[in-house]
Amino acid sequence: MTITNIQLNIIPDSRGEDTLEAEIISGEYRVTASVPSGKSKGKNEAFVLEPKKALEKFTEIKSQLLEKDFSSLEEFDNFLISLDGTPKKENLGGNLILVLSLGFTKLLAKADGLELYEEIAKISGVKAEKLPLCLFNLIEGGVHIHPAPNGAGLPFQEYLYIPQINSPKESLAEVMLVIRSLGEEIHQKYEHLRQGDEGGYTIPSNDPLVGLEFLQGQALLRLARPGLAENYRLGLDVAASTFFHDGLYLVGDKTMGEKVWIVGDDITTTNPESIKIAHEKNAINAVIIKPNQIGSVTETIRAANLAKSFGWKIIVSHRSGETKDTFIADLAVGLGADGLKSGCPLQEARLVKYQRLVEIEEKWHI
Ligand code: 2PG
Ligand code: MG
Repeated sequence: MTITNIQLNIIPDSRGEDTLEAEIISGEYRVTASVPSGKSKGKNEAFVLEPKKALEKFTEIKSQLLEKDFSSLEEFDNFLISLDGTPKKENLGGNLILVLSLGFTKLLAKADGLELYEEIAKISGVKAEKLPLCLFNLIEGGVHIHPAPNGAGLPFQEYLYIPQINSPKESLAEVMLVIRSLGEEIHQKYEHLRQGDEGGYTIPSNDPLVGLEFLQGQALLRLARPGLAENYRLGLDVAASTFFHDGLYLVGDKTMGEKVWIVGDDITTTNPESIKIAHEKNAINAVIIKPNQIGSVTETIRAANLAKSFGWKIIVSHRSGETKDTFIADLAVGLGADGLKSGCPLQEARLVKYQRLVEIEEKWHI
C-alpha cells in the first residue's frame, strides 16, 4: 500500500489539551485517526512528544512515508520504529508513530473491504467472534478529579460497574439507568454533582469505601428487578502494587486472585518484555492493553497475543484524555478481548466507543 498524502493536525482532547489527529489518503481511501493521552502513567510508557514538535518531526519524515510501498502493517510500523531508533520512541514520539499506525490500519481495512475489527483480527490471527464486557467507570477519584471545595475526593481512581452481559447494547441500556439513579443519590446526599476526567461522578469524601458503597447500593436496587441477579460485578482501579508481597496481594489478612481479575497496567504498559516479567513473577492474571503505552498497533497486537498465551484476561482501555476515535472498540473485538474499559458514557469521547461495540453487535445479529 502506498500513501498518497498525510495531513497532521492538532486537535483538543477531552481535557482540552492538544493532541494529534492524522488524515491519511491512499488513492480513493481516506481515513482519520487520533491519539489519546494518559495522566496516571506507567514509567515505561512510550514518550509523548509535544504536539507542535511532533508536527515539525512529521514534516521531516513525511516524504519518506510517501515514497515507499508498504506490504503490511508490521512493515509500516517497523519502518517508523527504526526511523525513531530509540527504545521508548523519544525521537518521533509514541503519539506521532501511533497516530500514523492507527491510520494505516484503518486504510488496510478499507483496501481489504473489511470492518476495522476484521482487519485487526486478520493481523492478530484471531477469530473475532466474541464481544467484550463493558467496564463502566461511574465514580472517579485519584488524579482524575479536582477535589471538592472542602478538599475531599476519593483516593482510588475508578469505581467500575461491569454488567455480566455479553451484549454491549443491553449493558449500555442498563448502565444508563444506574448512572441516572446514582447521580440522583449523590446529589441528594452531598448537594454536589461533578464529574471527573472520564465523565464519572466524583464524591466529596476521602473514604475509599464510599465509592463502592454507592455502587453496591445501586446494584442492589437493580437486583430488586427480576432476572438481574448475578448480572453485574464491581471493579476498582487502585495502586495495587503497594499491597503486593511474596507473590500475593494481601488486603488485611485476605489474599486475592481466584475469583478476582488482578489486572496489570502501569507495570506492563502493553510491552511484551514487561508482560514476560509480570508472568515470571506471577503478579497478575489479567492485563490492560492501551495502544499509546507502547506506541504502535503491531506492538499492541504482539503484547495482547503474548498475554493471551499465558491464559490471562485481556482488557482494552482508553486513556483519561480521549478523542472521538473509536479504534479501541474495534481493537477489543479484533483481539477477542474479554473487556473494554472506556470510562463513563456521560462523556461523548467515551460513549462513542461503547456505541461502536453496539454497532458491531447489531451487524452480527442481522
Ligand atoms: C487508567 C487510565 C484510563 P490514564 O489508569 O486506566 O482510565 O487513566 O489514562 O490517566 O492512565
Ligand atoms: Mg493510568
